[in-house]
Amino acid sequence: MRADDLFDDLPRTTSAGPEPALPPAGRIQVEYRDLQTPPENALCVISSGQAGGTAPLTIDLRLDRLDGPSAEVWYATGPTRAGREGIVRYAHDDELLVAVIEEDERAYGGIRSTAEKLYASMRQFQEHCGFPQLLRMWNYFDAINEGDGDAERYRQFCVGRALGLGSLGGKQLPAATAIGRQRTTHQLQMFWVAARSSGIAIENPRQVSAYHYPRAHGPVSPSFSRAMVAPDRTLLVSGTASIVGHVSQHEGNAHAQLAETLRNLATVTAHAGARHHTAHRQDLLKVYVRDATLVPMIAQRLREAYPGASPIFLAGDICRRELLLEIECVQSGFSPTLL
Ligand code: 3EB
Repeated sequence: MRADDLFDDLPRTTSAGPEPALPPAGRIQVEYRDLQTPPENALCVISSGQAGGTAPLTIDLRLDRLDGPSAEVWYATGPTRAGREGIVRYAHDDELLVAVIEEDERAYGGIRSTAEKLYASMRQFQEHCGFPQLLRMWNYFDAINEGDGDAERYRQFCVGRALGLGSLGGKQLPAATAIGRQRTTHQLQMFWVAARSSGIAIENPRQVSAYHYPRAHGPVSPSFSRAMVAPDRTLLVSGTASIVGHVSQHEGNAHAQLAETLRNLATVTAHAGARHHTAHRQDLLKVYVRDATLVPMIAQRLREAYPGASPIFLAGDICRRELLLEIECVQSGFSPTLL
């Protein structure tokens, strides 16, 4: 018997056929999935009001899930450790750390000072935790659009974030999401993914970098990058909305805002050099909508633009009042010659 015969039931790849099925490049493994069976080898489970099983770290977003899988699972590739240090809960394996801080704003006197305190705590933790490179951050808090002009809570959050980041604000900023809860929790929740070695921050040529937004959008520009190429080349794309330059587009028109958002996502991906994918291409999409009635229209359009993806839909307020939706994603499976 020839060795080849042992593999007769495997699909054959010819020069005219599909690309060879390379193993997924790198070690960031994320999945959007349901939790009927508890995930094995999880590092962290992120969901809204679902039991995370025995994961070393579980994070409850406290957003309403509207459609799609109920959880986001970051998998470990080896032994994990979990712990708590002051207000930071964390879990890590050999290469990746996930950590969360969630605190009641009323204990710190409002969103601005809470953001400053929590980001300062994050910075201090990051200085000695062994995973110094911030790749991705998420921020959730109540009533993000409450208050007028510079008093708007999102703008005040941005001020506190920049103060708390301190010297980290002058370094490569992580990709990020900032979303408003549509229920009252009083909690500022922030969590992050960090690595031992650095990623590469990516901007969007269609958009002014958020950290260069002009004064009209608030006293302090938002501290985030449009995307981060992780050390293993996984592309972590920030919350992306219908903004061109620094100006919101298509006020009141969800369909056009979605089209603009998809152009922004495609542009960031292309700008990262991620044009070609292997057979292991994976697009994880998470959609935040102000209004649940938008979900079927968006789901339909995403089935065309990202066949095979099964997006998570969550109810949330976007950081500018006129924006109706925002999409973040994790993209992997890029050809090794690119990125
Ligand atoms: C934008 O492009 C939309 O403040 O961390 C998206 C992602 C947005 C992250 C943040 C804000 C943030 O400006 C808003």
